[in-house]
Parts: sequence; C-alpha cells; structure tokens
Amino acid sequence: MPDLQQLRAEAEAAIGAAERASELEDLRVRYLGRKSELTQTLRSIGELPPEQRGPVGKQANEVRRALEALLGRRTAELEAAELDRRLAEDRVDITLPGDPPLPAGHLHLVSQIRRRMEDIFLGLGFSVVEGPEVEYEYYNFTALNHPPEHPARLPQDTFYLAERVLLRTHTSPMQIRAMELQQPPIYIVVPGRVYRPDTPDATHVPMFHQLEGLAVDEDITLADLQGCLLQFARQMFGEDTKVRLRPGYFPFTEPSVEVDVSCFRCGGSGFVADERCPTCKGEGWIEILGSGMVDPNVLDYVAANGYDNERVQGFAWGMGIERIAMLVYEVPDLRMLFENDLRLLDQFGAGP
Ligand code: 2U9
Repeated sequence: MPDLQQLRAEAEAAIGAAERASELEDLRVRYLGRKSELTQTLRSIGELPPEQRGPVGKQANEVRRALEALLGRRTAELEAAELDRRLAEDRVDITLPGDPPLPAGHLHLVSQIRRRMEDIFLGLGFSVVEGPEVEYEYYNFTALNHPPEHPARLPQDTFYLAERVLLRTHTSPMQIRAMELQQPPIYIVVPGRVYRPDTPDATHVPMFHQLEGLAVDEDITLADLQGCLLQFARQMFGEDTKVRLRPGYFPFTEPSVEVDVSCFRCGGSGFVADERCPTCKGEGWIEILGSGMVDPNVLDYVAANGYDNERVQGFAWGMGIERIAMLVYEVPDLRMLFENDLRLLDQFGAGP
C-alpha cells in the first residue's frame, strides 16, 4: 500500500516543475496511467480489509482529482506561455512602410510614337490595318509599279525567303491587299515592321517600323495630301508647325513629294541660343516623310475592284516611326532604340 500523500507531494512537485507539454504527458502516464501506483491502488481496493476500503478509496480518488486538476492548470499555463512567446517572436510592425510597389513599366518609345500617330490619323478618319511581314514579290514590288529591273528588287536590298517570297521592304503591299478587299473610297494607315539588308549604323538597321497611309476617293488632289499631313504635323510636333513639299521620286507615286516640317526645336530659325540648331542642323526644316499622288498604274492593278483611275485618285505617304521617335525624343543614334537600355527608355516612360 503506497503512501498516497507522499505520492501526491512527489507528483505535484514534478508537474509544477515541468516546462513542456510533452513532459506533462509523461507525468500523466506515470501518475495517472493504467500501470500507475494510484490506478493500481484503486483497482485493488476490493482486496483490502472491508474497514480500510472506504478511507483508502476516498483518499486515492482525492489524489487523482487533485493531480488531474493540477495537470490541466499546468497544461493551460504552458500553452499560454508558449502563445506569448510566439506572439512576441512573430510580431509584425504594421506601422512600417510596406514593400515598395513594382513600377508599372511603359511602352517602348517606338510603340508610344506609333500609337500617337495612329490616334492622329484615326481622328482624321483613317482606319488602322495591319498585314503580313512575309510577302509575295507581286504585292511588295510588281503591283506597286516597280519595273522588273528596279534595283530595290535585288537581293542586296531585299531579304528573299524563297522565289517570289520575301520579307516586306515597306508596308505598302498591305495597301494593295486592302484595295483588293475594299472598294473605294478607302482611308487607311498601315503601321508595322519592315526589313532591308542594311548594315547597322546611326541611321540604318535591318528591321525598322513604318507607318504608311493611303486615301483613294473621288476628287482627291495634292491639296488634300498637304492638308492631311499639315494636321498630322501640328498634332505631332506642335500647333505652330508648318509643312513644305519638295519634288521627289518614288515608283508608286506621281507626282511624288518629299515632306519637311518646320523645326520644332528652333521654330525654323536654325538657331538655338546663338548656336546652330542640332535638330535641323541649322536648316530650319526637317524631312519627315515621302509621299505623292498614287500612280494610276498602281490603281490599274486593282481596277477590277472599282479603282477606275479615271474616276478615283489617291494620295499616299510613308514614314519611318523610328525617325520620328528620334526627333521627338532627341535620340542621336537609331541603334539606341534597339538596345533596350532602361537608362534611355525610362527617361520617356510617361503615358502609354
Ligand atoms: C500604295 C501607293 C503608294 C507609299 C510611299 C514613300 C513615298 C516614302 C519612305 C519614307 C521613309 C520609306 O521608311 S522610309 O524609308 N517612304 O518615301 N512611301 S510614297 O506610297 C504608296 C504606298 C501604297 C498602294
């Protein structure tokens, strides 16, 4: 018969000293488990002399209840202490500033200029259409009035992929396709990539972007071309911008004109603070595109779709998007637009 009071004192000391939940579990097994002295005592009460059964049973049950209560309290204490410790350790200072947001980024300079151009011509009533970069020689040259011996057709100036299949050297083939698909009147601009076998330098790269335009309707004259491009120039370079047409030559237009805008940097004076203007090189004018009245021979290729050159006329133009971006952003070397150096691009990040 164990000394229950001594057992109780020993168990209470051990439980009070326990520091972890796992220790308490061991103590519960040791003092209250099936093989514990207390449980054995309660089980064997029937073997005691009858007069001892009552007092021993009462005492043993008291000890059991006391130890169970103490284990419960000590478990709760340890759990609370553990929670306090974790809260102190995991504390987050919600007054600290959060992680800085990722910068939103922006379109490439060439894309920004392309979108501005598209918006201007949309405002003038043109639609934007795009076409394939891999083209037939027919659409790229023949239907655009390039004679068979024209030097632009030679492999020195055009990337051929197969016989009569090439990378387009301008977006003009899509204007022919558009006229095959849509009867006059037609007012379209065609932006996109074009390819020419050039060795890169400050003004040449083998792939660049153009935005070309085409208007075909009744009673179209060179004055319509001039007015249209004047509107474009004012919106692109500033309200005071003037345009100047000089004679030019292109296979697909007749007459052809080269178009200059008055320099938006020096206002056309050729000088900035008594120095020669770096943008127009002191000329006061900047060449921005080529254009002209659509050659009647070109309309003949699509005459079957209503482009009767006795009834309708048209004007067309072509400009390099990179060239405009270089002027607007004062980028001195065309190759810089293809290096994707963020030190350049992020200077002009505003807007889409
Ligand atoms: C059709 C009829 C006529 C498009 C034209 C130019 C003049 C021109 C250059 C500008 C700089 C090419 O990117 S560049 O090197 N383009 O000078 N482009 S007229 O004339 C067309 C197009 C389509 C059916």
